[in-house]
Amino acid sequence: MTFRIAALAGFAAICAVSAQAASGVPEHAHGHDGGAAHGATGTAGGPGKATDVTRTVRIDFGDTAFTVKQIQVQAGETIRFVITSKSSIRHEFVIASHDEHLEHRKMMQEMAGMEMDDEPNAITVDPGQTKELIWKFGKDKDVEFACDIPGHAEQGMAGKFRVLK
Ligand SMILES: [Cu+2]
Repeated sequence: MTFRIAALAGFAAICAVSAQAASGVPEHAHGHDGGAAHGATGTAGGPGKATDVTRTVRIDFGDTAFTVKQIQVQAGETIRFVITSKSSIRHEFVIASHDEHLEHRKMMQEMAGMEMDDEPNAITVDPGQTKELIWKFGKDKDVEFACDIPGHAEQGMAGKFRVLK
């Protein structure tokens, strides 16, 4: 699965080019182009349609943890996640395989503090905000949710999906 991961990779490439060209970087260059990533289906599933939603799962988070650590889902199930922040700082909610999370965390570290656009598998949630993400699960059992802002998952902002066939 690519989504934000591919988008970030693309952004990193833009940054490298911009840094080489000594000219100023236009403001709009900071919005990454996720176009190529959209529509891709990965091991962790893919974006779900609102009409296919069979269940809503609400998750809150504080400063260092989500209110749940494990969520049981059926392979093929489409779930609407409603994420509410009770934290005083910005966090994100990202659905991806374990390896994709690790890759994403590395990229987030490299561009710490950067404004991120929401992607089908990743939303940024500001203090007090509630946001939704609809995800259709595939058969892959290795699917996790986490906040990939540097240090957060390590502090406990991560959990696993238990995918049942
Ligand atoms: Cu976080």
